[in-house]
Amino acid sequence: MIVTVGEVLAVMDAAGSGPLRHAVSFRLTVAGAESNVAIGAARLGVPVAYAGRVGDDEFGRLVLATLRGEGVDVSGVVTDADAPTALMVKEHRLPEVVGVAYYRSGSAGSRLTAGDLPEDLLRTAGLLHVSGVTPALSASAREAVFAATELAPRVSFDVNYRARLWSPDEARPVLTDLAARADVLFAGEDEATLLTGSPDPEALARLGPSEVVVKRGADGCAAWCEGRPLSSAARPVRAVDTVGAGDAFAAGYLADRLAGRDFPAALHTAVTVGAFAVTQRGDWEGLPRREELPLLDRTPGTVLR
Ligand code: KDG
Repeated sequence: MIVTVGEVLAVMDAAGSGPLRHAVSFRLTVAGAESNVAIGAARLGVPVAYAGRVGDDEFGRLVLATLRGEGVDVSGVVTDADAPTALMVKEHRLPEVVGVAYYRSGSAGSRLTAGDLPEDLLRTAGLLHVSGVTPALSASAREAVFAATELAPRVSFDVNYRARLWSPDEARPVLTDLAARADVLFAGEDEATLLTGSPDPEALARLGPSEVVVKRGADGCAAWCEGRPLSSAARPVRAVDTVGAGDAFAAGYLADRLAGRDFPAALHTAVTVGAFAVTQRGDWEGLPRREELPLLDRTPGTVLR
């Protein structure tokens, strides 16, 4: 089982494109780096649990209903009666250029504490997955992430640096410490450079993780797994919304590794699931079930009857 810990936000995704202030309708959904990974891995057939805090409000109920509907165990979620579920608003400024605004300061998710963690679930999990978003939310959320890494036998960490939440100088020591605790590490090229001064996965591996994957967007990925360099090309698709693609990538990689597949197979699944994510609006809605992975090999215009 994979256990993810972090904050899930309600999302208001503006329909159409143009400045947000002129939007006339919104799609209501949920997102969050860790819940995106949870849903992605669950769709690929891996048992997954999510732990965190939501508000006792309609957005919180939407988060729980969505995760339950995707088969994610939410027994470790705490409902906070004194703080709202966080909100993210998505603007499609141009049809294929997306901006996000956070309304999450003081949110229920940011009030996560180490005491909220489902200890038994974490101790028995095959893998804990956390991201660099959560430690940026508050001191107690940061403490919770570090405590979770102490409890779980194996740790996957996605650097996920968010410039809106903290400065590079604040983030670097915390993210480097978490990277050093990880067995599996994901980073974008900028994030790798933030931590080590280089986009090279081998430099990140020197921090300690045995599996390091540097996500390179349309250029695929470069990895350093158990002392071996590996890479995978991206799947060519038309990208309409890249938010969540890194989480989809991580879900694909982790699901394959947990199922016992080797590194090249896991990297191929990762770039494939990442490609599914960018072809549609929404962080996770377009993610594939395992039997849908070959759809990307079909020629455009294919009709499935
Ligand atoms: O990776 C996608 C996430 O960034 C998005 O869903 C929201 O978790 C989020 C965040 O805090 O940026």
